Amino acid sequence: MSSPNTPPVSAQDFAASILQHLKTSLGKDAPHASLYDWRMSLSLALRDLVVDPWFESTRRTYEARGKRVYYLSMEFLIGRLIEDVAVNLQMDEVASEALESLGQTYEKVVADEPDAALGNGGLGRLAACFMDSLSTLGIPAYGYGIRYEHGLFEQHFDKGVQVETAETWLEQRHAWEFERPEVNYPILFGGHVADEDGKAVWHPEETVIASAFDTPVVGWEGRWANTLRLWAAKPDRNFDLESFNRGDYIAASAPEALARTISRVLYPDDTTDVGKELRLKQEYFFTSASLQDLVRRFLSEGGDLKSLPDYVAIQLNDTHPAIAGPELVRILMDLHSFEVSDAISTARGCLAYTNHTLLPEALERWPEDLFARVLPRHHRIIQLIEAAHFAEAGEQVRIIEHGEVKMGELAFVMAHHVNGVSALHSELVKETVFADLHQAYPGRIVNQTNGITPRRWLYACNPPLRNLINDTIGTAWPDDLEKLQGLNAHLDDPAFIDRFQAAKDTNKARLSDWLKDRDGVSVDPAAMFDVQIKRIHEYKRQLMNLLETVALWNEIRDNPNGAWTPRVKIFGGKAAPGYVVAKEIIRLINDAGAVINGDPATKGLLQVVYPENYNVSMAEVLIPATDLSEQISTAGKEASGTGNMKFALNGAPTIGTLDGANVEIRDCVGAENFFLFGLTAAEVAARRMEPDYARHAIEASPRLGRVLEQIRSGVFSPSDKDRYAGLVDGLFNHDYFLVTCDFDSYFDTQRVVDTAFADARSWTRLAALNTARVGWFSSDRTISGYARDIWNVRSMLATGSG
Ligand code: 26Q
Repeated sequence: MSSPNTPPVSAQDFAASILQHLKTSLGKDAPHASLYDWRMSLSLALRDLVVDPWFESTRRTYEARGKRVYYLSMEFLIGRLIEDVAVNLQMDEVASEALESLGQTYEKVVADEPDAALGNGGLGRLAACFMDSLSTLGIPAYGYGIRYEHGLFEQHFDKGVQVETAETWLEQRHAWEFERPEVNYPILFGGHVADEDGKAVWHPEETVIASAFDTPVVGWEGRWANTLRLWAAKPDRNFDLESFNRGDYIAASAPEALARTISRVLYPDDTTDVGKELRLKQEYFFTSASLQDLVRRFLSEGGDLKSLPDYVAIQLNDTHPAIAGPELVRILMDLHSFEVSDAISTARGCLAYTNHTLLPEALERWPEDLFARVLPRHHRIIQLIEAAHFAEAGEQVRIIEHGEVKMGELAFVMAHHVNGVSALHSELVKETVFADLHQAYPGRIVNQTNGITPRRWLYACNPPLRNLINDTIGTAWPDDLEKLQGLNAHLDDPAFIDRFQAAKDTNKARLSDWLKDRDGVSVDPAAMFDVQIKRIHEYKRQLMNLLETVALWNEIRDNPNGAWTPRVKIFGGKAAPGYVVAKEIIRLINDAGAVINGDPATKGLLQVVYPENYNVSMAEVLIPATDLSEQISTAGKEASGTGNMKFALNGAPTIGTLDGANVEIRDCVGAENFFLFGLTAAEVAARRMEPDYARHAIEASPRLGRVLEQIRSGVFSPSDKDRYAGLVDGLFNHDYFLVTCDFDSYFDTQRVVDTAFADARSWTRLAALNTARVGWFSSDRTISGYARDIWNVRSMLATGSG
């Protein structure tokens, strides 16, 4: 493996490797090569460099026979990989040079790669950051998930309305994966359970084959590489053949149809869509395949299943793989003759569960009859698990209740640790959703505050700032992010602040060019870039941001000669296709934006921009260019947030509530350096008890009342004046997320931001201070915490860093 900061190959040799792939893998010569051909050749040439560290890591893992981590997640929101791999291998400059020597532009080739969008948002992106950190830290680990044929839908705006189209990343060859046609497991569904000689025997009805595709995940400086194994569904040919031989040609094609749907498409909801059979099948499909795979590996190395918990740490990314509890019990009991209590305690010794939400509607529950039909054996095993839980902890909390199987309770009971994702969230988990289980199993709930990988979210996406940091404190920070604290000593150095401002200006110019090229939108790079990018959700309160935008528009029009701070309000994000209110909010942002952007009275002072199809690679352009980070969820609702960390790391101060990880970000940067507003989680709970709280808040705020009246009366929808009447009435009558109650405090705090931004030098100091003080939010720190407190695993690297 290469020594630190030394590329493993010269630009000349790398160019030769690219040309070789162009010829032998793409079947092209340089004069006839398309952008796609160059991108593929570059990717394959980079992939070649990953293989040795990958083999070496695998060899050492097998040799050490130590404990391994298995991260089970329905979602891995990876984004593009070329730059990620190049940066981790210190090959970014070499790759760029090599391509230039071949007459190609590196940036153009990189931008041709489609995002691997195998996730909805925070939870999926967290899994991708964790894979990066597991490799950087040299922890032997496998990520397990689904190889969706279609990732998250593409979002288009048709007259401001979100329209979804299918995402098709696999229509092109995927350069990074290795198909493993020999790694196949049968996944069984349906049928019935019979009692045979006092033993429960499952006679399933359907079989689908899970087939593996491996992607190497290389860590910083190529020191270690783990595997992301994604499962694709294939029909069971044996099964086919049986009915085919019976002469039933049509029946023979039925399993094919099921198999083809299971790994076809990612569910685009980030809150539970109750009772979709296909979703349950997806969950069981990848969980069962993953457990079969890890058990087979363990046994092939001569392990005794009684000691499985000493060798295997399985992390459940939310309840989506919670069927892992009963499935592991089934494998131990039905296939390896364990007694039920031994099976349960062994499974529990392996399993840990991460909770990502307190929203009641987002906690997975399955109708019991559906569950029993799809997974009859697991239905029975859950009853055994529930009985064992009652014996241990008393009968207060049921797993099956009111005709539903509650996956949160199942995951909790089957896990040795349950973790929340920020300090506040973990406390609320103890006090609310799992209060009774917390009483029954004290000490089981722990906290691991989320983090982000600084390789992608600073080093790769923000070259100007990366270079400034390297020049100022050296190059040891990407895998030891607390080193950024060294920047504190430079906050009062005018030369440093000038360079920090220059880096931000470069990034803002880059975003401006990107908006112009992609959407034909012109923005003023001197204005404040005020950015809210995340899934569209009522609790995230994009609507409050829009109301504040309209209020500011009014204010500027009323007082055109005021000393206004020019702002560009940038929104980005998708709504779940069936989430009607979220889609209305999107339309309102676009409608109001059109009116405001067309108003000569506020031109140059206020602009609304909403680029369609927000994704990981758009975030990589937006975040480094941001002046102000919007983290304005109703307190108690955002479990953690991770975008908030990315902005702070890239030098954008936060306007936000005391919610999720905002609380800890504010602790790190200092209260005086955070634009705090709004009710606390406790105040939110109390306010909801007050009758007519929204109506009272609106009556007390003429500014808000005026905005709501404008929206209701059709100022932004002149051709359809009642378009937003329902949305506005909703705020009066059931403003569950307290948009109305926090509005004034938010508006006033935005004016404090205006004043602060107007003093450019002190604002830039504040931005730099954010970068200097948020190194704690590296996902390396998070993963070290899981390794120590939950998994009991160690790094394989001599110089374990982070
Ligand atoms: C479940 C069942 C059926 C269909 C969909 C789902 C589903 C899918 C995705 C439910 C939830 C999700 C995703 C949730 C999510 O992204 N949560 C976010 O997780 C982040 C990482 O911990 C946190 O930072 C965010 O606060 C949290 O909202």
